[in-house]
Amino acid sequence: MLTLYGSTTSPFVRRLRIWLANTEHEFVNLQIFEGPDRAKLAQENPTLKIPMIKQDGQVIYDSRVIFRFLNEQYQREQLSWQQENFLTLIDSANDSFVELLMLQRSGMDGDKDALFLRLQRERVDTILDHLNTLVEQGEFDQWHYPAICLYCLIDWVEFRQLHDLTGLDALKEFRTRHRDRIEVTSTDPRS
Ligand SMILES: N[C@@H](CCC(=O)N[C@@H](CS)C(=O)NCC(=O)O)C(=O)O
Repeated sequence: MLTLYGSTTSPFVRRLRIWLANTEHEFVNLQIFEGPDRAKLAQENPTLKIPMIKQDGQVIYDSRVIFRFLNEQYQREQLSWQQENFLTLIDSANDSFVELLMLQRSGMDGDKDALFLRLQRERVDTILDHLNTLVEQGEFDQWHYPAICLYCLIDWVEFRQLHDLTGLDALKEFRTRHRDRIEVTSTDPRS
């Protein structure tokens, strides 16, 4: 039995929920920031981050490693080195957005010129521009794992109102193209 631990809002978790839409698994929604769920997570996964999976007593964490682990079992798709780079771009932007959101929630996002904030903003601007070009070039035309990850990033950025996507028309069109997929609507963080 495969169990995926996560939350309904995390873009890192959602990518796996979408990829596993037609694969039998159990989804466990955790409240990771406090209480018994956090203590439970700490016992199994000292990174204290989600997603995490458990299969036959084996625990795997980090979405990238989880994807490798599951893809090795199901032999579903082979990523090129270029697509590995696409995943790194998506993950890096996602990480920076998570940091920015945490800073905002901690009331520490006041000084717009602070080095930490400037570096994260520069990173997300640069990566989103680049991803927009890659979408224009057709690199995300298929609904493969990197495309699922891109969708989850863009949709989460919109959901959390973390970035103005004005001018990033290919990214906006990419999101519109996939928003009615059943596995997308059934994992919508808004519902
Ligand atoms: N590299 C990790 C990143 C996962 C991650 O950052 N997850 C967020 C939720 S979106 C989290 O658990 N954050 C908890 C924290 O930072 O304390 C992965 O790909 O799984």
